[in-house]
Formats: sequence, structure tokens, C-alpha cells
Amino acid sequence: MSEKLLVLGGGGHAQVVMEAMVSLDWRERILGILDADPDHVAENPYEIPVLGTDAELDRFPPAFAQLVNGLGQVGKDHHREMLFRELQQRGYRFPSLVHPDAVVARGVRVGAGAQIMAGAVVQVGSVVGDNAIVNTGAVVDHDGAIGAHAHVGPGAVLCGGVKVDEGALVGAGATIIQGVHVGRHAVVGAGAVVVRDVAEGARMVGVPARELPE
Ligand code: JB2
Repeated sequence: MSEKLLVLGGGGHAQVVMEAMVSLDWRERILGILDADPDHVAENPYEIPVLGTDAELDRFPPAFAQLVNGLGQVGKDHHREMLFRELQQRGYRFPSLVHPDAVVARGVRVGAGAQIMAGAVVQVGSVVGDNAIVNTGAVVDHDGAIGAHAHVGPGAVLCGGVKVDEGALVGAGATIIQGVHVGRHAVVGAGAVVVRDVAEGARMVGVPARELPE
């Protein structure tokens, strides 16, 4: 890849994203950061400049720059997903980002803009959907299916054959036993141990995990 790159967002997730990009030797290709609130973006150790808001995209058409989504995803906030969809529709491409210290088995399919962070393991037979995050140190064991825009938080462990549907969030350190299905936009709380399926939009917390009322 030779195209230039822009990072969307300059907060906590973007810092982790930029670390992965620099580890991949992409530093020379990074033009800068776009953020909704450019004056409050913290400095980064890579000296990547803040260029302004997303309005600056007018200066960088899709033929010139690819985008890397630096927005994270917390609970039921789907801004990361909306931004990805909107800018993909405008013609921008999002490269997948696999940190060189992640272990990704042969044949794993990694979607557009999907991010697999340092220390993560994605085992054989798995699929990671477009714009999904497998965050630092998370494990997706064999035959996992991580849907588009889903987020597997740091240190979460998904045993074999777990399916996480589109836009769902698995919190840090959660454990999901083999074969469980997590529905679309569901939230699994940090540290939960999930032993049965999670319905679409449900919130599951605790050990063993129980569904919170609406
Ligand atoms: O539409 C936008 C936009 N909306 C918010 N476009 C652009 N370019 N930037 C946008 N932002 C910016 O994203 C905000 O102004 C802010 O600077 C940044 C979000 O940073 P924050 O640190 O609040 O959240 P995060 O999404 O980077 O990180 C969260 O999720 C991660 C997965 C945190 O909870 C982290 O701890 C977590 N690891």
C-alpha cells in the first residue's frame, strides 16, 4: 500500500491505532489526525499533526487518502459505525490494521477497516468483519465470527465457535464459552462470564452473566 492515510479521532483509541500503524512502518504515510474537537487532542509520541475537523476531508479526496477509524466504541454509542458507513459511501477506503504482534491464523478473513491490536490472538477458521475491533490482548479462538462494527474489548476471551453479531460490544476481560451467540448491538459487561446466548440489544453482566432489565 502506498496511499496516504488519515486518522479519524484523536482520543484514547486513536492512540492505540497510531501505535499499531507506526509498528507496521506506516508512519511516513500518515498525513495527520482529524478530530471533532481538534483543540483538545493530546500530543502523541509519533508527532502526528492534528489537521482539523472532518471538514478537511474536502482537501483529501478518496483517490488521495485512505482512512483509519480512531474512534472507539463504548456501550451503546454507535458513532464509530456511523462514521465508517458515511465515509465509505463517499468512496473512502479503510485498510485493515493488524498489529505485527497480533497472532492471526492462516486463512482468517479480516474485513475492511477491521483492527486487531497488539497481543490479540485470532484462531483458525475465524472471521473479523468490517470496522470491527479485536482489542489489545483479546482472544478469539477457532471458528469465531466477529460481526461488522463489533468490538471485542481488551483481554476478552472468546472460546471456539463464538459468534458476535454486528455492532455488539464484549467488555474487557469477559469470557464467553464455546458456541455462544451474542446478538446484534448487545453489550457484555467487563469481566462477565457468558454461558448462554445473548439476545439482540441485551446487556449481560456478572458471573455467570445475567441479563439486565431494560
Ligand atoms: O465524527 C467525528 C468524531 N466524533 C468524536 N469525527 C472525528 N474525526 N472525530 C470525532 N470525535 C473525537 O473522537 C472526539 O473529539 C475525541 O477526541 C475522540 C474520542 O476520544 P475518546 O478518548 O473520548 O474515546 P475513544 O473512542 O478514543 O476511546 C474509547 O474507546 C476505546 C475503545 C475509550 O473508552 C477508550 O478507553 C477505549 N479503549
